[in-house]
Amino acid sequence: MSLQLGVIGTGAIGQDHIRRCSQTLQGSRVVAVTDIDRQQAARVVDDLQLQAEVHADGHALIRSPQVQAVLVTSWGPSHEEFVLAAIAAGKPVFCEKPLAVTAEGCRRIVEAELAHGKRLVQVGFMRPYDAGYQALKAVVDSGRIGTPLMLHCAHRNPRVGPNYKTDMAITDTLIHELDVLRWLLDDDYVSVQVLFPRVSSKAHGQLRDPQIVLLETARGVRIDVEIFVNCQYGYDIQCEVVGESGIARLPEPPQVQLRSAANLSSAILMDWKERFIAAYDVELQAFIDAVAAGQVGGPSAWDGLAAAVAADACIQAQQSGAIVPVHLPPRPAFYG
Ligand code: NAI
Ligand code: ISE
Repeated sequence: MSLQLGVIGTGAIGQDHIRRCSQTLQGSRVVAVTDIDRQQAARVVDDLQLQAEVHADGHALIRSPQVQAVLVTSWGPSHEEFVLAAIAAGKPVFCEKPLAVTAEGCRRIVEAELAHGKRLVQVGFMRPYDAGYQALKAVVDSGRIGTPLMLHCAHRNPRVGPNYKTDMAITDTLIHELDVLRWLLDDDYVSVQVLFPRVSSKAHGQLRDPQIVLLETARGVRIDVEIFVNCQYGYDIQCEVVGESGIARLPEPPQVQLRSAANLSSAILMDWKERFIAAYDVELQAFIDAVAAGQVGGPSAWDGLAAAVAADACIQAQQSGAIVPVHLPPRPAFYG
């Protein structure tokens, strides 16, 4: 029996997830879609030759008896209402990052899930499913580099569109590091600071790019993350863990090494879709399998909240230049 999915938001990642759920992964089919651009939703149904109903809005889709589980891939500000509606309907929901655009919104989702009494929410933080991050975590956990002391990270995009604002470097981009580094270190953040180097002339209008975010964890690990969203040359994700007796680096995605014309080179990917293609497959397959087994797992609403609390502090730190404390309440036993 295939899990019958409804997808809210048929833009870039919505189309990608629809394609993978209906063509690549096992055990699911997309039976319903919706988008505020209804024509686009209908076009996606045609292009991907889906047997899917185009619903008037996300709430109608969630109510549909055909829909057994929901994927939320619409714009961030709409996530909270759809996730809450899915929980109210008792339907499992995979929500793309961010879970909600504020910590308050994430908190409401956590409370609704706690009141429901069973996990229904998986957040689309795909990096913990990436083979490179998993290998890095295995080394860190093995103790081979000793206790982690510092992390040096970078999140670089070749360029961003005109609607990308300075705070989106946190809510849209850094949010991945805020999640995956907690997972990697099994630790929580206690303070943040944001520094602005000289602005790149390639950044449009009012965008302050690049930025450096400094994070401190409860165990005293210091992390620097460079966010540079107009780096021009490629989509480049770096993570180096400095331990007491060694250093571990996130592996580069596998590429052919070329010796040619007096050069030794290997290509750099240009976009996130390619860089994390396998991780997106694995996270969604995990969601489908978990729903089939009656138990949602993976990055939880609590992880969504933890990232959002740190993101809120980073936004304050962007504005004030000060070191801002991060106050995450104690984790309920429900979230393990
Ligand atoms: P997009 O702009 O290409 O697509 C979003 C779609 O949602 C649009 O078609 C829009 O019309 C639709 N939409 C907006 N509000 C809606 C509503 N209330 N009801 C129904 N449809 C609505 O954006 P993109 O890049 O696909 O991003 C969507 C979400 O996925 C964002 O939250 C983004 O942060 C996340 N994302 C996650 C990535 C990852 O690496 N995990 C990568 C890219 C995006
Ligand atoms: C985008 O929304 C993503 O989630 C990508 O993974 C990230 O690298 C990019 O900066 C975001 O805009």
